[in-house]
Amino acid sequence: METLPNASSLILHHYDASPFSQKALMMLGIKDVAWYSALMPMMPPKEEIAALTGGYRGTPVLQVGSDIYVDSQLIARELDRLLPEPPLVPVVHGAMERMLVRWSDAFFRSGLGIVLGVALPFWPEEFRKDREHLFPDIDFGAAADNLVQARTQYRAHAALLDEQLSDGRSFLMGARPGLADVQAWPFIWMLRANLPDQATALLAGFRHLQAWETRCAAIGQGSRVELPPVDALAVALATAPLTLEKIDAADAQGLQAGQWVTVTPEDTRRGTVEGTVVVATPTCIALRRSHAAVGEVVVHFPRLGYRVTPR
Ligand SMILES: N[C@@H](CCC(=O)N[C@@H](CS)C(=O)NCC(=O)O)C(=O)O
Repeated sequence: METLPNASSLILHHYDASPFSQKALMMLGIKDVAWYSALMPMMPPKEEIAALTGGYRGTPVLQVGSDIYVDSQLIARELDRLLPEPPLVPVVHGAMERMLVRWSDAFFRSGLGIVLGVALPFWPEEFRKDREHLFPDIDFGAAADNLVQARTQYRAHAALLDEQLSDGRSFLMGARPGLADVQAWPFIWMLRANLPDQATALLAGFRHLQAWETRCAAIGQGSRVELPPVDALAVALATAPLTLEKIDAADAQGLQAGQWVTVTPEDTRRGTVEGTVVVATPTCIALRRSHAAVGEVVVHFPRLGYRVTPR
């Protein structure tokens, strides 16, 4: 791969410890593609990603020139659009693997419950405060009491995976890995990496799952080249967004092109972005905005799980 990224290079803004980043890494591995890795800190200040997105601080975020794709849901769509083979979601699978996103979030929450129940007392104070802000719906004071329930939920989710694999298939939807595996494996990885004793105990007896886990880990990340985040911002500054206007005539909010809105995730406080509507479809909302460090960019969000508020 060339050492300097250009307008069509894939640049992933992320940090490796995040299971949602692992979703994006696994997608890039399935595609077996070359990409640039721009690392962000795990907590604010997160200046570069904030400049690029206009205030969304989360991981993963995919940048292609001046088009910025927030959330693993949209990253999956964009990667299949740019690089159709092999597909993350084969056409014959319809949208079922995308629908798994809510199941995937529930699996994450069970894993997070275990991590909080076991490891919270060892977290640095500053990190705990940041995560308490991030997850307003979680009672951190009750994390230890919730541990048994979180472990039970986690094993119930894992049992579904083992059952799905029990006919001897290699991956969740058949012979090839795809988005269904991406929705699931990062949360197995999360427990194995952070609390291996918990993982061993809770995945005990799930031999189909364990064999699948090894296959998923072997997929890798494609070819990764590290890129200083400021260089990623320079790519945005040197390019222009390619997204064309597209508005759903039956939009549930009646959104119009050029309208000023804010977009914010509904599940955690990953930040609010303000701009003018370029795309409003049932699955995507994209805003045009600008910043001195990146010039004009279009920031794309999924519609599912995000709130759009007219200003
Ligand atoms: N629905 C989002 C969820 C992303 C998410 O919650 N990521 C967490 C890390 S695991 C995050 O960004 N936390 C805030 C931060 O790292 O600053 C996606 O699929 O991309």
